[in-house]
Amino acid sequence: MSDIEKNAGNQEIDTDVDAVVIGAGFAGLYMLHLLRDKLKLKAEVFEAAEDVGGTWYWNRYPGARCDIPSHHYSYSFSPEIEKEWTWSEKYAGQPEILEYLEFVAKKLDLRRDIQFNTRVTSAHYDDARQRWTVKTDTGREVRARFFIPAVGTLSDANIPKFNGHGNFEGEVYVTGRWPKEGVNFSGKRVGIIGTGATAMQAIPIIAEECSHLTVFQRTPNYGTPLRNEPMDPEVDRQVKANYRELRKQAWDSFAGVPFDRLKPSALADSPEERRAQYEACWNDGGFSLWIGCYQDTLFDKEANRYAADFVREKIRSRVRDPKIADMLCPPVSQAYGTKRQPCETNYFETYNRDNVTLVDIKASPIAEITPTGLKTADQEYKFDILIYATGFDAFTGALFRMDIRGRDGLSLKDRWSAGPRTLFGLCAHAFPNMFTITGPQSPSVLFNMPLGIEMHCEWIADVIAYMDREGLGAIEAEVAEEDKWIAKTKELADATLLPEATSWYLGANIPGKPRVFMVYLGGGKNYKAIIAESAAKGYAGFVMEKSR
Ligand code: NA7
Repeated sequence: MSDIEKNAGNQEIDTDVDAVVIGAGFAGLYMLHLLRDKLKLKAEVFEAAEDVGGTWYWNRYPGARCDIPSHHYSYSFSPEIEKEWTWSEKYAGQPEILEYLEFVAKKLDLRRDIQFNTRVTSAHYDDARQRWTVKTDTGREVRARFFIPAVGTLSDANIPKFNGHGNFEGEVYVTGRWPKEGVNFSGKRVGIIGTGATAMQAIPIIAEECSHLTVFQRTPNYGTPLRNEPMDPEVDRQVKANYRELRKQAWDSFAGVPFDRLKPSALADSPEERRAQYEACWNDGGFSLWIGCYQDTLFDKEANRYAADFVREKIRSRVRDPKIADMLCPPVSQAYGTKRQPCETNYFETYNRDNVTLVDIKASPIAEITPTGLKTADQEYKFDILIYATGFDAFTGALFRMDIRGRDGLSLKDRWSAGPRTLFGLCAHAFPNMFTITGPQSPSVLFNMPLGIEMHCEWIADVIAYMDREGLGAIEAEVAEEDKWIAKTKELADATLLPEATSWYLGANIPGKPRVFMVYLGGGKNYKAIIAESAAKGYAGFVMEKSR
């Protein structure tokens, strides 16, 4: 144990790994690969789960799948991996994405540097030593030059504490913490709270398996069809033959996925042209109607209204009972696509089934969870299984669960009490050598996640290599540059309709969370150019210290 020393308290401390990475999802795996295999540094990964996968390890709920095409929802850094892996569906399901990450971990021999079943509890920066001390719930204490929480943007499940929380005596499940062994719904009455993107994937499948499903909806959503299908071998062959060009198109696009129908303005088209464009995007499926249809859908109220009316009309055409259709149609006051666009398969048709009941909990809120189900303001519902599909404390939840302290013991939670403070969503002032991946104020969830992750991991690896070449020991964001970046993020968001929604993009789903738009909306291509330019100028916007 050459790298273990005894400290004054006789407690074992692993000393001086170069980097601690938290999480073994898409981000943590690639970060480890770059640090260890490209930079030849000593890196250690801590992962709370028993294996790799991150989001795709935990979100095993029925129907979980990606909603940008599998060929794009994958690493682009290795043509070999691209060639060796074949997706079986246009939009891969959770088991297959997890298998893919297991395949990558095996191929790159990553597991040997990952401590599984280990949750990081704290990370404190020691200014004098330019080191982070990271502690885990297994009693490990590691000192590292770099601290990289690759904890995921949507990993801290939000479980609302209704009156009577914990009283339910049946089975309780949270979609983002779904049991590995699965859930048997056969012959069971099920209650599900939430109708976001997750619930819209899960509900049609659960409805087919259970005896009765009661859906508790607070806000209706503008779901549109995903249109998943088995992978056509010819499509796979063509993609593989042209992968570099396809990836280039993805990198050059706003959201990291190319859309070839995008037109500038819904207002510039005639009603007939608009109709044809909406129908074509609707038939394409996925995010086509949302971000691949008209550029002004999310900027202009009138353009948005056209799209919203179109989706409402589609919902009504799919749901037999007009009263239920009314409940499922988002109101005109709720703009289309300002909350994350859910992609669904037979979601609306599910309400035509005899064994499904929709309950409007905005009109009649949940009063209490009972031992046998729940009570709303005017009725009691009984079931055997209760499912929380209630989303996540996005962007900051997983970071704040740890006691992260930067210079002079400053806690991240305090520093970010009015909202995240970063430069490029990568570094924060007073938290030297801490890097976040697809974190707040980066393109994050509004860019193809695997590509966004690659962009960040590569930037981080480059800056670490630069620091080592130049004999530098610490990097952090300049306060004034942070302020400018925060203002820029806000300005970009304010030019759109997105800040009007009560969405998790703004933290509005979590009571008491500051309402700040947390995604950089300038597009992936611009963002990539901005962070590359900073790097080319010797990391403009950051302060560097000599190594002590
Ligand atoms: P979302 O999109 O945040 O959806 C959560 C759902 O749960 C949504 O319908 C919420 O209603 C509902 N919810 C949350 N809290 C409550 C309370 N307190 N009472 C009643 N209903 C509640 O999370 P998802 O997991 O569906 O999707 C998150 C992302 O994961 C997804 O976009 C993908 O990027 C992957 P609300 O709309 O807030 O009224």
